[in-house]
Amino acid sequence: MATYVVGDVQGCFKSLRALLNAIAFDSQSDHLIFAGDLIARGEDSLGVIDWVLSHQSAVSAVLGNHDLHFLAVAAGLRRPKTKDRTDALLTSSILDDCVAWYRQCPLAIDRPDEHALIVHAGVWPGFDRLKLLEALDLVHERLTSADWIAALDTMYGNSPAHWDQADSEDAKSRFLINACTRMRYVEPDLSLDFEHKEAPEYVAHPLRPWMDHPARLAIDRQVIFGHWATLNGRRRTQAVLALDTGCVWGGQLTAVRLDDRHLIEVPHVI
Ligand SMILES: [Mn+2]
Repeated sequence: MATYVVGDVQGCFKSLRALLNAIAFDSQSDHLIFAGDLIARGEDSLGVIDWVLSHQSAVSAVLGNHDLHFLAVAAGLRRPKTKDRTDALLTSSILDDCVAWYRQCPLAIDRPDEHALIVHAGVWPGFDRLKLLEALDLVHERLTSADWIAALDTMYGNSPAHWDQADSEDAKSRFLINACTRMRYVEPDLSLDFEHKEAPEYVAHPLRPWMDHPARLAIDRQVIFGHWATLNGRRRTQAVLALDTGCVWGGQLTAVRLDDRHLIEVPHVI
């Protein structure tokens, strides 16, 4: 009986299956938490979601930027991005179930017993855990409401870059989604940067990776996150654990067993 957090699967269903084999996953007793971006660029997003929907009682997930964009596409608000390979899922008979499942996924999962907070991109350094979780109620309410499509339509855009500038529910929701699913670097004043995706050695000060900002509020959990493939796992401390090792780019798919923080990696399976 174990709980695992899995990095960005991105539709790499063969790699997910290899990982499930490697951990001898038992859906009767184990639990899998996806750190977001389950689908989009890999070869079989439909396979991933079909597996997830068949194992719902043993699976949970936080939303990533690709998951949210997929919801917007499924709702008719947006078109798939050029590199997305989600057509088979969009035309499948499980689309409605997929949308219903995604809409109930949160942006963060708190696991006090295992001292873990799971979020796709990270925790904005101006938030402590309680402030983040309290603020995220707004996004969860909107995504699970009857007006979810209208709410989703307001999520696109880079402003406000700072929580203090979020002066409406739409603005708060947009900031929270951007911080939790797209953030990598922050400015000295904690404003979100949306320009840089590179590894930290290629990005000049004063920008800093969100977890390295000196004013970052203490989080009384280890923050376990994905999203940042160019970081490639190079932030693994008591405070943070980076899980995205670029499976979809030919890297590895990485999971951590929460019970003892044992890491499991499988290579990208073609
Ligand atoms: Mn992402």
